[in-house]
Amino acid sequence: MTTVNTGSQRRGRRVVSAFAAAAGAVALTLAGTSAASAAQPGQHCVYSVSAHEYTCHDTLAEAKSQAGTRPQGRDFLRVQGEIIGATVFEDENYGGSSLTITVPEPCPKNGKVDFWLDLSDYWQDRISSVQAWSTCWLWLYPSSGDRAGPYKDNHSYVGDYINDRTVTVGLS
Ligand SMILES: [Ca+2]
Repeated sequence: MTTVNTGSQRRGRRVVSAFAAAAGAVALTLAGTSAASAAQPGQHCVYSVSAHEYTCHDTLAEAKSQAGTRPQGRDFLRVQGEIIGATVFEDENYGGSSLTITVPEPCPKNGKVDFWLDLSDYWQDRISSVQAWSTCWLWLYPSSGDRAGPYKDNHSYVGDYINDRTVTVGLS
């Protein structure tokens, strides 16, 4: 496999609205959303890798506070008893729809990818920024079988190589 340097490639950066530039912890209230189905445009969903279930909300703040836990600090944020491993975003600078991935335990640092998520049709070829939480590092896989990463922190842009190409997310 090829490991791609995800450093600070900013070429081709699109203009991002001031609204979308609001940090991930800020509630983004988007009009016209519905909780009726998973991963509709403008939705903020939580996916549990152990339960294989999506739960969706109108705002990222709601998604992260399902269990009454407000996003503060970086470590071991919990949603419905699980730990937040990562949040991925549709747009650069943590904008657009978000998908928060929860894991049953902090990612073991054992040199392996411990948790996998094959993205839904909606999320395929859409991820542009990511946040790694807890002890987890993110790996982004395009359909070609290469990968980009690890993303160990907040990355406001995933880089030209993998932008809008991810079909599978791994947490290690
Ligand atoms: Ca995108």
